[in-house]
Amino acid sequence: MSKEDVLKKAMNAVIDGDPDAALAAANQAIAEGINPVEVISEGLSLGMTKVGDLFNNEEISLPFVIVAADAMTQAIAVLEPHIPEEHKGEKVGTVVMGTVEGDIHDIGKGIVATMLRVYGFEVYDLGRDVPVQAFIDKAKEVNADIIGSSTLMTTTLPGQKALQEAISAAGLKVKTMVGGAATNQQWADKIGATAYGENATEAVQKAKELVQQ
Ligand code: B12
Repeated sequence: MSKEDVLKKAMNAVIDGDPDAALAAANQAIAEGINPVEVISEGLSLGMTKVGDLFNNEEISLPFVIVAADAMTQAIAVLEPHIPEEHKGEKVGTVVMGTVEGDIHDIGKGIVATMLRVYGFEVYDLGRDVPVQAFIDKAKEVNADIIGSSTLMTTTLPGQKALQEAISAAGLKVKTMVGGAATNQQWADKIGATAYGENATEAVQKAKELVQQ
């Protein structure tokens, strides 16, 4: 099977909400030496974008989104250990990551955390629905260079602003990076975040820039 076919298989498995097909595509990609990052970004993620569009247009209901997310999560778990390490040597920087309080979307945040690790960052992933204080406490504890926060909902966007304010109030010398489908560069500028990343590749690039500043 060609690479394009395997990527398409991964994409369709998410759209169909079929974990078995998603796992089969992931295993096939590994067996055929296809870069797992491509399977995530050009297969599974495209499927999830399509699922989001279908949900948005009310063509599918939430349970379908749940099974699609499950298929994607299972396939990512198989692929992640096979992502080639891009960085050898000293740690590039320390990042504390999480999805803000009230928001349970964590697939994209997880991909960003994985990619940062692949590129040599030490990442403390606090998970999802993370209160502001937990970001602050962890950043202090591990002397983080960057706090990365994710949010996919307009209703939970204020959590990133609250985090930014709490960092200033605590006098913490840490850079901040925001991302997730509800965010953009204007939002990052508005709340005073140091950087915005549209996807995992950009997140790595921005994080590298931030630790060099
Ligand atoms: C999958 C999904 C779910 C799954 C989540 C499973 C999980 N474990 O994450 C489930 C089914 C649980 C779910 C639940 C809900 N969802 Co939902 N969900 C989605 C969906 C379809 C896809 C999200 C996704 O995983 N995308 C794939 C990943 C790879 O992309 P990503 O998250 O954007 O991440 C990339 C970038 O954004 C970036 N990035 C992400 N984080 C970070 C962080 C940093 C620091 C950086 C630099 C970059 C970065 O890099 C990532 C990789 O490239 C979106 C639609 C969409 N278009 O986003 C809706 C969506 C986000 N959900 C939505 C809603 C409303 C809900 C619910 C409230 C539904 C309900 N009625 O209950 C609940 C939320 C409950 C809660 N309290 O959080 C809305 C939000 C609307 C809004 N604008 O506020 C959306 C937009 C759907 C819609 N069009 O209505 N959802």
